[in-house]
Amino acid sequence: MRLLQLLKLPLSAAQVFTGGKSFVDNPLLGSRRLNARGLHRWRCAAAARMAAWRRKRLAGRLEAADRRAFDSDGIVVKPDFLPAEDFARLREEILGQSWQTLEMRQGPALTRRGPLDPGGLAGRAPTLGRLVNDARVLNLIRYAAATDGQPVFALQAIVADAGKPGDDPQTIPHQDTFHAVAKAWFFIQDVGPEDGPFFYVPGSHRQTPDRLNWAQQASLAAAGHSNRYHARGSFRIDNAELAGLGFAEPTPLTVRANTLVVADTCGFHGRTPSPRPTVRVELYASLRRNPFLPWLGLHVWSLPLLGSRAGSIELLASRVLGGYRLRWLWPLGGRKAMDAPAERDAWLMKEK
Ligand SMILES: O=C(O)CCC(=O)C(=O)O
Repeated sequence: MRLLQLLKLPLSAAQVFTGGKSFVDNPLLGSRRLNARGLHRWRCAAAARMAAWRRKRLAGRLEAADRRAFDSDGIVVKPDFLPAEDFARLREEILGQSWQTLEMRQGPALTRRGPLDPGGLAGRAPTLGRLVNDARVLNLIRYAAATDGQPVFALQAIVADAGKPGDDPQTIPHQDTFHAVAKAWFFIQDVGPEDGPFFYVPGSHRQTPDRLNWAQQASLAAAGHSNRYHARGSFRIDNAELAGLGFAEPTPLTVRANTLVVADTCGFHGRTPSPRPTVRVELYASLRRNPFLPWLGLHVWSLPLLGSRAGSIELLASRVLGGYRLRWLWPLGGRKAMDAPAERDAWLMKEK
């Protein structure tokens, strides 16, 4: 163990009881010996037990059919979510104006994200403002994340261009982390099989004994894994391993515009590669918290002064901390969702 790691040992130990997930950055989480004795397995199982307990207290807020779908599959798909007139207004509000955005390139895929202030949308995008405050949306996301916290919302465009070099790491089936976390997409265009659809492996959010065995096995060598996302705790899995766990191959989720998808992305999921240049535009949300907390509330983003300005705070933080460190670019001025990428990509690709 290197000196710096030794000095950081108390912090590394405390991280065991948080959502900390990097096997390569934390010598305890990444320890082959501790993981052989079941450290990672214990974290997965304990986090799942806590999530189940917290979800019980959130379950009453969901329609019974949504709860059943989520409990069985780890994902809820709700087509025709908004009335048609509201959806048409929403589309215009999103596509018809510019938004402050951050951009990040992963091989052929550029993610453009415009973080939103839920409290500041009434004037410029009232339908969008209602959607990000819609109790049906919030409660589904909270149930998936197993917390009563406040999700952060953003407009998102995935601009995929198969002609660009490199690999899109999101196209390999993976889990985001070892515990319940929610991601949500409200698609504002149809997403066909060649439009880079999201995919999910139904039922893979559950920590069954087989899944726990797999996780324990994977944890042994994770710190030295050649895929850096895997080494940092977002385990990749291949189709043979999925089959070994009793799962079918992931199927792309082709959807009509006006469909809401909420998933626990501790389940295996990813993005289907686009064979041609595509732009997929959506309202995106995410929510994750320390998985070992017994309580539901007291989330920092639930403080009205902070949560209502979450987008501005995220943009400011990116600017202050530096797009380079976070691998987010800060394009000049606002961007429309469908705009071509701000081509400062070459620089980013070099830095990766
Ligand atoms: O963009 C998508 O469809 C999925 C992205 C993904 O895999 C992720 O956010 O972890």
